[in-house]
Amino acid sequence: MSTNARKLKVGIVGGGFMGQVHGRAALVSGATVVGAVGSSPARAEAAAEATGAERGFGTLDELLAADVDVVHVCTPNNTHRDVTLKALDAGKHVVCEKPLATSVEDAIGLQTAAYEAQLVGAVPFVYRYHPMVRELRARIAAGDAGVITSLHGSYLQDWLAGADDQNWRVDDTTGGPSRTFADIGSHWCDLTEFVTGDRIAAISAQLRTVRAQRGGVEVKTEDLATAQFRTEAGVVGTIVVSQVAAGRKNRLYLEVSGTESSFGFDQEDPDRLWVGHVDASQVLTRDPGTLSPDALRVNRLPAGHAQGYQDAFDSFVADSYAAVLGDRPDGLPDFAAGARSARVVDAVLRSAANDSAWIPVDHAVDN
Ligand code: SOE
Repeated sequence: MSTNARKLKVGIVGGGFMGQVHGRAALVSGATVVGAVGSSPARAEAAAEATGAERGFGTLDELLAADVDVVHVCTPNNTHRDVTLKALDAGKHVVCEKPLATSVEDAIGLQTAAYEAQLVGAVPFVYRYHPMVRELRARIAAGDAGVITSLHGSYLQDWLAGADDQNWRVDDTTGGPSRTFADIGSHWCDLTEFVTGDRIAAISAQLRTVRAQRGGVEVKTEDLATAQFRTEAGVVGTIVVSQVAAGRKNRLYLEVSGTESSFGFDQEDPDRLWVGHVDASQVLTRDPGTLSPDALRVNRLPAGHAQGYQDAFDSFVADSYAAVLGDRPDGLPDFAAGARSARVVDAVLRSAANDSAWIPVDHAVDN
C-alpha cells in the first residue's frame, strides 16, 4: 500500500454496491473520498453515506470542479464512456468499473484518451489481486506447468436465476449488447490471459437466454454463454459462464492443465491453490512465509486470517493510486486491459451471431 496515497483526493460516481466497494478501498488506501455523485440531492447524500465520502454532489460537473485527483466510475455500463471522457478532459485519473465501455470502438477511444492525456486509467479486473492468483502466475512463469495443454473452467452465479430477477444489466440499452459474458466472462478471460501470459487468438461461442422475458419485458441479453478458444501459443480452452446457475454465487474457477503440473483456482476459496502432479498433488494454502515475491506484494494478512474479495479490491485500488503517484505496479489492469476485454466480448457476440463461427480476436494495442 502506498503511504503517498494519503495525498490523494478522490470522487466516486454512483453509490451502489460497487461504489461502496470502491469507497472502502479508497479509504483503506489512505485517500480522502471528497465526494460522491448521485442523480438527485437525496441520492447524492445517500451515495456519500454509502461510499464514506465527505459530501454528496448533485452532478458530475460539480465533482469535477472540486479538488479531486481521481474519479471512480461506478455507474451503469452505458454511462462509462461519457463519464470517463469528461473526467479525463477535466484532467482526472480514472478508475472505471468494468466493462470499460459497451463497444470496442468506445473502449479503444478511452484507452487512447487516457494515454494522450498521460493520465492513469484502471479497470477492476480485481481477481488478479488474490495472492494465490499471483502465486499461480509466478509458478507458470517459472515453467512449473511444463507445456500448458488446456485451459478450462467456468464462472457461475445464480443472482438472476429467478424468472423476475431484475437488474439494469439485463437491459441492453443500459448494460450493453452482452450481459453475462461481458460482466463475468470478461473476468475469466482476463484472469486466464493474466496468469498464463498468453492471449486468446480465436473463439467460438454460443449464447442462451433462458428467461426470455423478465417482468413482462423481452430480454435481449444472454443469461449464459459457452465458448471454446485457442490461444496464440496454441493452447485450447473451454469456458461456461452463467448467471442462472442455482447454488453458485460467485464461483469463478480456472484450471490450467500442464504436462508437469496443473493448477486449479476457485475464487470462492481464494486462499488456496490446487497443484496437480502425476505422482503427488497438493493444495497450497496462502502463507506469507512461502509466497513468491509477486504474491507477497499483494498479501495483506498473516496465514490463517482469510483474505477475500475486499482485500483484493483494496490491493487493486492501492496499485491504481500508486500508478497515479508515478509508480508502475506489476499487473495493474489498465484501460488497455479494458479495451482488450471489449475485443474478446465483441468476438464472442460476432461468433454467436454467426452459428458459433470461429472469430479471430484482434491483438490488443498495449500502451
Ligand atoms: C455481478 O455479476 C458482479 O458484481 C460483477 O459485476 C462483478 O464484476 C463480479 O466481480 C461479481 O459479480
